[in-house]
Amino acid sequence: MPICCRDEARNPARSRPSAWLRRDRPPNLEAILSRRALITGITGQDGSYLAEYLATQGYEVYGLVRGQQNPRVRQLRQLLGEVRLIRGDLLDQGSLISAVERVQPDEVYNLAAISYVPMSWQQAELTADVTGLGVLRVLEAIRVCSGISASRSPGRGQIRFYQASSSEMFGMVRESPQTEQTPFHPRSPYGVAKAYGHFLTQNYRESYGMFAVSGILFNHESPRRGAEFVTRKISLGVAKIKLGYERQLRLGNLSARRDWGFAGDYVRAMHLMLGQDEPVDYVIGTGVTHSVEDLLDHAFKVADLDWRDHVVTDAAFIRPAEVDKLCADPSAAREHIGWEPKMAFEELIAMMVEADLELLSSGGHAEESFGDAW
Ligand code: NAP
Ligand code: G4F
Repeated sequence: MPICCRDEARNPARSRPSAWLRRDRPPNLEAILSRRALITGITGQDGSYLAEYLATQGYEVYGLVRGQQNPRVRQLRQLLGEVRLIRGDLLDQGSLISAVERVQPDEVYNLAAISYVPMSWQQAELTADVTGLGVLRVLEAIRVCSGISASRSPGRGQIRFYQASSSEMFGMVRESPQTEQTPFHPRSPYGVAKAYGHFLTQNYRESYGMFAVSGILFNHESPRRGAEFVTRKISLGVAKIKLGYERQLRLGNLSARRDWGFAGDYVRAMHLMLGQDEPVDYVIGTGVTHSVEDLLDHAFKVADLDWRDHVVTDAAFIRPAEVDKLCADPSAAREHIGWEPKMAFEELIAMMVEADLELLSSGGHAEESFGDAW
């Protein structure tokens, strides 16, 4: 029997969708009312935004959660009244087959991964297993449950699959900005595992005719971002310094450049990609790149501080191999699926710093920030 923790309890505190998606009402609710989505990685940053977004689009949303006592489940329930949770793990093929069988989804979004790049050097094999082979297990669960084989293609109404690919696959970039045609040169075990998942998704599309796509997403952030990633580390650091809890912020490479956007904008792209007539992969980013130093400038200015008075570089945060600069060319996504980011870098960073100032001044901790107003 599959293990299932279906939770249909509604949270009375959440009668309205979060502020970031109030303008995203569905164009034709009736047409998609009965659609079901299964999200792996629902307790992560993107999973929470995607679940909220799909719920406003009329979907029945199911999320895969792992572990016996996953502390993020409580936070998720506070945030999302209507989500249904199924136990499962990307390391466990049987649990994924059970989840797909039980939910009978129209769409599967595979967002689960070990996503913190430095951890992928410390636990390279685990990263390969979860972030790489995990994609194989989810695709196999869909294939087996749909009765697809080399001689039996999917029928109409097949399950559509989204894979969370990453700009980290471009690594040591061959050209700038990066497009769907730019070759990969990953620089971390995480990037290598993502490249495996990316090519496997393409292979299942070509081998079995499955509707399987990858979004090559550039860095996207929010007040729900994990505290280990540089944007959130900085927004929390600014808040702690401003409130007098700390005086210093220790960071690694300040000259690295990233194309940073808002996570709420990027989950719309995932949904649009599964709504296409044909399965096609897209690069998703803003097309604007900033250095970590630019990020520090903006973040500290929001709190009327100068980062040069507080930031210390620490070799402990320098990576064995760095991705120096990433910048997306999102023109294909704009042209073919009509996706554009709505929030600019400056607004994003100000929002994150202000959210952390509010969180810490009201006695909260970074780990509790998942149920924020955004
Ligand atoms: P995140 O916040 O780190 O969330 C990762 C999720 O994966 C969590 O829900 C975690 O669940 C789950 N997970 C980890 N190991 C698992 C396992 N063995 N079985 C099942 N679930 C497992 O990541 P994110 O920022 O939302 O990113 C979502 C996806 O997009 C990831 O695949 C990431 O690699 C990719 N991506 C992210 C970005 C970005 O800038 N955010 C850019 C490109 C691609 P627990 O709560 O149980 O730990
Ligand atoms: O915030 P980061 O840790 O993100 P990174 O490595 O770009 O990865 C994120 O984006 C990828 C998409 O490109 C995702 F696939 C991945 O899952 C993740 O979401 O680091 C950004 C940059 C790096 O160049 C890093 O060296 O910031 C630099 N940095 C400088 N000091 C630091 C620090 N990063 C972290 N995490 N901590 C520091 O102290």
